[in-house]
Amino acid sequence: MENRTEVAIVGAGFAGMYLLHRLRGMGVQAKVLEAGSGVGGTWYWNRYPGARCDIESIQYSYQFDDQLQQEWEWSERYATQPEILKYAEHVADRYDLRRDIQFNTRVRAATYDESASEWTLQAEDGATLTARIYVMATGCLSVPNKPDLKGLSDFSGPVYHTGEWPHEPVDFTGQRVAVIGTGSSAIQSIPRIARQAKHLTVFQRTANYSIPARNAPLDPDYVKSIKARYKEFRAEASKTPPGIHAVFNPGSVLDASPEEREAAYEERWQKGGLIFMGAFGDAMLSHEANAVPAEFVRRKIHEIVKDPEMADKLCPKNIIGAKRLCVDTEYYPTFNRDNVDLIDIKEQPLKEITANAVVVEGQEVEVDALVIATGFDAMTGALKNVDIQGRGGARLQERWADGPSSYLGLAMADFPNLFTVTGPGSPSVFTNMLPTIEQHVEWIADCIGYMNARNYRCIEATQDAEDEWWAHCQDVASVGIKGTTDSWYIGANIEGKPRVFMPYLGGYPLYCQRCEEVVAEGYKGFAFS
Ligand code: NA7
Repeated sequence: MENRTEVAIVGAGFAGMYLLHRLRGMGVQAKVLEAGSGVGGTWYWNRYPGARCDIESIQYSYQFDDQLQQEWEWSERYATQPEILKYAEHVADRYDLRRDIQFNTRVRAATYDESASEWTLQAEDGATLTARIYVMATGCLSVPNKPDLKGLSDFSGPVYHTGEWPHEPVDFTGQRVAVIGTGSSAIQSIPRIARQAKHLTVFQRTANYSIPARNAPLDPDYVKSIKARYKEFRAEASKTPPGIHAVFNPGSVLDASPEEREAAYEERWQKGGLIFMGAFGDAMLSHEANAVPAEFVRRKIHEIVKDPEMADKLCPKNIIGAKRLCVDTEYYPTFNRDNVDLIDIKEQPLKEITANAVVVEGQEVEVDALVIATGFDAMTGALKNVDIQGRGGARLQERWADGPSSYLGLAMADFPNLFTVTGPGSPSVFTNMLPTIEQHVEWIADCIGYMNARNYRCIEATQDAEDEWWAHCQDVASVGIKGTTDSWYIGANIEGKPRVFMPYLGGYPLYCQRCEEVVAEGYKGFAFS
């Protein structure tokens, strides 16, 4: 690789692509290193059947170029992975991004040279890239969690991880398939696999709440009405806590009558999607309030799934909304099919995998193919996968041994000139990722512009600012009941991972306000040199 640039960006997903474009527009030289062979990040890797975004397509897109958002046509309410990938590729073509993206290049180490105030990134193949500024645009859910399942390597059939799905079509026709896991990826793929496979056995560790997507082709008149006021529509979205355009009722579910509760949740169940939880403002504030939507969904599961024993198993016992809510098409009805079985591995622990079977307590299930839908080493996985060594020998992997911390999810003390897009401490996964990515990218690009205008070579978050922001993140997370359930938000899905609440729960508007204040006060909490 050509081994010097001004800004080295890791990752050619939506964050890396936009940052490259933005910096070019400022006349700043930048280069992107990407592990995959194409752009799109999450949407490049997650090609499993049924993969879709759970944010409506009209909102899950860039807004930095009005012409782009006016011209692009989404076909469905929720876009499929192939359509989002096509969009990412279109963006790469439209802004001629590929000439500054080096594909098939996985960065393994990054070392800061204090005397030269620059970073050198080292790729898996030994190639290096030196840059003054280094940006990790590596996403929140990009390192697959591959649990150490006993005997997995003995399995003689194909093994697929949803987060690393093959690029060529996978055909399960005539096969007996096992899906391990029941998170979003499993819930989206199970109905599709069930329709194709001879038999499907789902191995569930924790039942999840899922709301019907009610996906449908987009009505051209609706699209026209949004596009006529896209800017205002986006501005309205940015005022809501998740940065999503929807109606959020601030009222209390506990103050509502049983009829009002029922009507509100029924209306949202019929509309479909994540906004189900927006029916009342306090559902995540107390167990008592949370029990109302939780019980509503459990009742729906029992109405949909004919076998009461199966329905019982599918009913989540934990609170609703603490884990990421799932959005599905035909998930619960799939369990009415004759060719689908469900095994609760808390009741019947998974013992081992043999050449042709998944063995659980008291049962051996013969299968031809395995689908591992066990999620990701979220939020910190991609950042810790690179051996990042900052000032004075500070190592991110050691610094975060007991859990991460960051200033605004953007920067860390002792790691000068390193920015993270949607790092821990950013509202990231609690928001519509696309606008949040754009906000982060614009903040970082503006900051680089500010430095260049003043001939500053280095920027570094102060330890005090980082500590203060991190303490604020933890304070906010302790309000309500979101952090009371095991989830990937707190690292609970990975064995041995420290349990720390990682995303910022204070909402998109508050976060943006804080970022703007930091700038207005001369990049408060950052030191320049
Ligand atoms: P998730 O949501 O982390 O789901 C992973 C699933 O795999 C979940 O049901 C886990 O059960 C299960 N799991 C994890 N490890 C194991 C082991 N060792 N054995 C059995 N089952 C296991 O990942 P997804 O890919 O579905 O979705 C990630 C996000 O992508 C999603 O939230 C959306 O934001 C998009 P557990 O609940 O941990 O008991």
